[in-house]
Amino acid sequence: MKITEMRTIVTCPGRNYVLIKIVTDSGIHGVGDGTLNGRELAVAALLEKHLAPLLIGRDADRIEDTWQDLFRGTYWRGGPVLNTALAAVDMALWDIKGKRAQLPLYSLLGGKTRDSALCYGHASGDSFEDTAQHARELIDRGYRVVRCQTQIPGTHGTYGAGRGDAPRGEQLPFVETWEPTPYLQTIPKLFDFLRRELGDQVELLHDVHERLNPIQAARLARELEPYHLFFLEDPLRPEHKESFRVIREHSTIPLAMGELFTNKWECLPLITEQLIDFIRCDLAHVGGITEAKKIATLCEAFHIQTAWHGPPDVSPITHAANVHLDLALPNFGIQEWSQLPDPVADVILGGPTYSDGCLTVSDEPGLGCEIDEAAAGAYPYQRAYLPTTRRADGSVHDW
Ligand code: EZ4
Ligand code: CO
Repeated sequence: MKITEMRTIVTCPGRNYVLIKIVTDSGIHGVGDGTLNGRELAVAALLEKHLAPLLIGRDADRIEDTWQDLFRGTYWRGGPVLNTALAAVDMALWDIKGKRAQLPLYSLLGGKTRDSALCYGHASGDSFEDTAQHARELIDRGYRVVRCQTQIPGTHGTYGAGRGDAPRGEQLPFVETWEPTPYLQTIPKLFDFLRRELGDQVELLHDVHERLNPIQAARLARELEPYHLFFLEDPLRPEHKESFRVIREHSTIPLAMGELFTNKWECLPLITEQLIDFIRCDLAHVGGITEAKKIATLCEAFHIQTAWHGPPDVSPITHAANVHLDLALPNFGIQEWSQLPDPVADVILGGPTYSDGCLTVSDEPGLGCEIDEAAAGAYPYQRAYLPTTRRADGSVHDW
């Protein structure tokens, strides 16, 4: 079964998505997601100008060989742009293999180890009461695990605090301000408030979004211990891998990390030294299903569970790939889940289904998703940046 065409579809049904369709000479085609938030067109150009010509005429069955060739064979390797494009190709080839076998992806990955995948939703607010109210709404809708973020007093814009989406700069990035001291003072008080308001049956977690240095993260981890978080997400910058030892020395809080990693080697010291408890890679940025499965297997050997990144800025195709893996992997932990803008369903059919705190996918062959290219054409790309962050003194900080 030879690849005859790869089409790249850039569309904005409420969010920018870079999608592909790989077509074969048998008539079977597969779909993939190559969305990299804020740098979408770099991936689109890579797919269209550089990768499409390499794929024509290849045997669609050879996923691993194609992965190795696109990762290593092109000499320049790794990084979010290259590996997001690779992920799109990888997903589409798995989709084709599933359609050819007439089996859902979870079946090709070894079959279900569970009936549904536990997920967490995002509660946000401008005040503790707002965050608690949002969490209550999610709990009423069945969520058993809730990520809680709140506005930090004295700052302008805080990651995850606004309801809905982060503010998106249409022309240039929206600049937030942030300081570690009020943040470190606020978050333990938030969880003290939430435990009193919500009780201890619901699982709570918090995303630091890579903003602390090691000793600050250790302090936060220790001060959050009484509230028994499901995990503390992304406490340090991705460059700070060995520094996770500092947090471990001071706390028993479960740690999760990974959405900025782009391949298995970047995850290694955290896995082999057991410095984290959950790996949170993004399937669309680590090179797809092939690489995520390998990362999960490495983690299994070290008692680490998966918590794949599930933000609104990847399409339902990646969300579907996440859940197929979740259902198959023995060391699945939890799945991050985000409500996508309504028009997305006009463009991408299929994707996970939420019910009672958990996600499932259909038994359709492959990923179970389709792209309506005519509908995609009705939602043209719109330039949008992620926010950036500066300290009170004007210096750059991690967003
Ligand atoms: O900020 O994917 O856990 N989820 C996150 C995300 C990231 C976005 C960046 O594009 O941290 O919301
Ligand atoms: Co995060």
